[in-house]
Amino acid sequence: MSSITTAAKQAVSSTTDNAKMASLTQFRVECGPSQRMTTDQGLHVADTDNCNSSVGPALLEDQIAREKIMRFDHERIPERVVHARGAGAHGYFKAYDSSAEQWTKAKVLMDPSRTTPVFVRFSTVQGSRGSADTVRDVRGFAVKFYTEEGNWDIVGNNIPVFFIQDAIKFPDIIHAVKPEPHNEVPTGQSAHNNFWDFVGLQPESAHMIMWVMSDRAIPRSFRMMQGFGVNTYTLLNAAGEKHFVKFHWIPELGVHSLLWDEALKIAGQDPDFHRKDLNEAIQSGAYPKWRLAIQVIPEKDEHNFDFDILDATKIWPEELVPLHFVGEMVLNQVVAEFFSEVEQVAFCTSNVVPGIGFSDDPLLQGRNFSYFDTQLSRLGVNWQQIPVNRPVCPVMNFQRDGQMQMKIHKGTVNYWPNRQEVVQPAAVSEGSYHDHVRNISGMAQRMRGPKFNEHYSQAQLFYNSLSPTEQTHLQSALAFELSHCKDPVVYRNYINVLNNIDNKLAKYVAVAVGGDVPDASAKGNQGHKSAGLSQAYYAPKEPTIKGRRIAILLADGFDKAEVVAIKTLIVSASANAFVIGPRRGKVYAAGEKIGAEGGGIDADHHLEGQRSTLFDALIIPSGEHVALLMKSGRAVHWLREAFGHCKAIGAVGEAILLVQQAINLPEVQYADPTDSSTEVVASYSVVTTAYYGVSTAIGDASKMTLS
Ligand code: HDE
Repeated sequence: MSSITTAAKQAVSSTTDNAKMASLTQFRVECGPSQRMTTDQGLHVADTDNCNSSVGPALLEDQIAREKIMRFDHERIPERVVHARGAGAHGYFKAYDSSAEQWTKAKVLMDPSRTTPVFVRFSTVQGSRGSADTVRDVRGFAVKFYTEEGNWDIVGNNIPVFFIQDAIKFPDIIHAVKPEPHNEVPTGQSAHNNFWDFVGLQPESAHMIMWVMSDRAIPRSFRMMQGFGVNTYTLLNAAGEKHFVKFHWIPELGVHSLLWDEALKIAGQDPDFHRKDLNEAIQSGAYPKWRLAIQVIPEKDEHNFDFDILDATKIWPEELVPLHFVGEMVLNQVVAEFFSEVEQVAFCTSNVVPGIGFSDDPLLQGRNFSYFDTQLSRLGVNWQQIPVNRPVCPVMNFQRDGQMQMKIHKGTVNYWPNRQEVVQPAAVSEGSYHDHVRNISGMAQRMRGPKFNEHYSQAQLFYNSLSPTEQTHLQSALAFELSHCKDPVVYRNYINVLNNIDNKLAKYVAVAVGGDVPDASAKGNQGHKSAGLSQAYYAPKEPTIKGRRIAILLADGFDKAEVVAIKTLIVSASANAFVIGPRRGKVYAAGEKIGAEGGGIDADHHLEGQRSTLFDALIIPSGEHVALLMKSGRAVHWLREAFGHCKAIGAVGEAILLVQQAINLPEVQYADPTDSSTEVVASYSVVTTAYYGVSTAIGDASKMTLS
């Protein structure tokens, strides 16, 4: 056993990066100009552009053409049955100190001298691989820790509860939310009859529905989401004591969301918005970071709560069970090839390490079966040997053969016990995994614990804990979704469910979607709140623009020194600056001749090519160029839309007037009278929550805060 840890340590020290990156090096293939093209068998080929044919049908003997086409025919593998669309990155986890040793002997959590490599995959649930990133949906947040004792996976979500209590309902909830069977509609949406029909008849989902209809389901970025293990796991310490545990990831940048209008537009403008954002942040050095916190309950206190602590539709309110911060995770390396790494990574809730175990949470029990099982049809029986899935410590057992076996095992025996005593089990004293000893008794029957029957109190708790703005967004989301259900049975029933949570909420939705407006609340709202449920709670202590996307709007005739200064300030605050001009390429400063050699600065995009929705803030420098921007319908639309989406808007000198005119004056001159942005102008008069900050001092750019 000691050789296991020694080998893994060597792997860590043999690279400046981490053990996992080192182990992947042997599989990475460089494609460079010095290489020559071959067949899969290594045969050099001179022509892969023309089939071998004799001025007529292609010849069957052309093995080069056959190989090329045959390989292409089989490029696809089944996408994940849920969480098909995702993005991933490599990084590391480090414990802050050894304080977790009071609960667990898992070294990854309590040894601060260790740096554990991780791979993280974020995902949406409903849509297929080619769906859009910004849809309203739960986000997956799956972390694989490559520890010295084997792989440990926290396969979590960005929402701390789930739709169902028992794994046997999973195929039903997923069938209900996925596109309907008769017409494969809708893509990437829960706004349809079948989903709301099911959740209306399965009220244990009421709490989760509150979360999914909240801003949590339209995150601004993967980097700005919380993560939750959701299920109840257990920790075992060196003294053999057991604690129940829940895992939480808390993002350094705070928890931020898009507005629904932005999410809808971005889904069309840039369906890859979230995956690009992740890569952009890592590549620019603004490494995404999360703190890992745990909530622990001693084994003896399992039954001391109003709710069942094994019920995945319930949170453990932080007021009852505080968070302990144990370490932090940083993502600092983008993937080299999407398919090999992100598509082939395989997470399993059953992957645990010594000191971490399972509980009787009925959802977790089913998940422990399902993840392993699904990898078999997706990747085949030897999925563990795919580079991204391999542990960084040695793997040794008598599991053998199967399709795509990559190892060649030496020796004459493949069973245990064997006369040669090769490959012996490791003793617990050597650090091996062993199951918690526990009493199991009772009648086996199809049932749930008595406390699993209460479904509304935490749905109320969540709704009550939101800020008024967050509540408004939730109401609108419900009204949007139920408006997409054509069957009155479905939306009428769901209004009844809502009336168990909050009468005003049910009334609002009923009026909006045309259901029966309930006079009185079905249950009464107990008014309880918990601070950690509102996103506002996670605002970073120091406001930051790290990793944010800031647009600088220019036309010819800007002040060059000022623009350079603004860009420098933005970049020095670890944000990304993008110059948006009338065209991509050179835009010229005041006093410069258009087309002058060596003049101008490079615009990253042109006004028509990108939209304000794709940026967190925009700034317009001073100078004569402002007069041109004023005449551009698209520039004015940029400003109005950014204003409507509550973005920070900066302006210098003459640009202040442009901002004021664009936002306050309906009679703006449009360069093109047919410009469709005129429609949008009218709608902004109803935006009452928007604000704009006009910064005349360029220095303030680095202090901009974004919500
Ligand atoms: Fe999953 N889930 N799930 N799930 N899940 C899968 O496994 C399943 C649940 C989650 O990026 C599948 O490898 C069952 C809760 C994530 O590769 C599958 C049940 C939570 C991912 C599966 C649940 C999750 C999956 C499909 C109810 C939050 C993506 C592909 C008992 C804690 C992982 C795969 C990735 C993926 C089954 C419920 C999170 C079919 C049976 C609760 C993040 O095995």
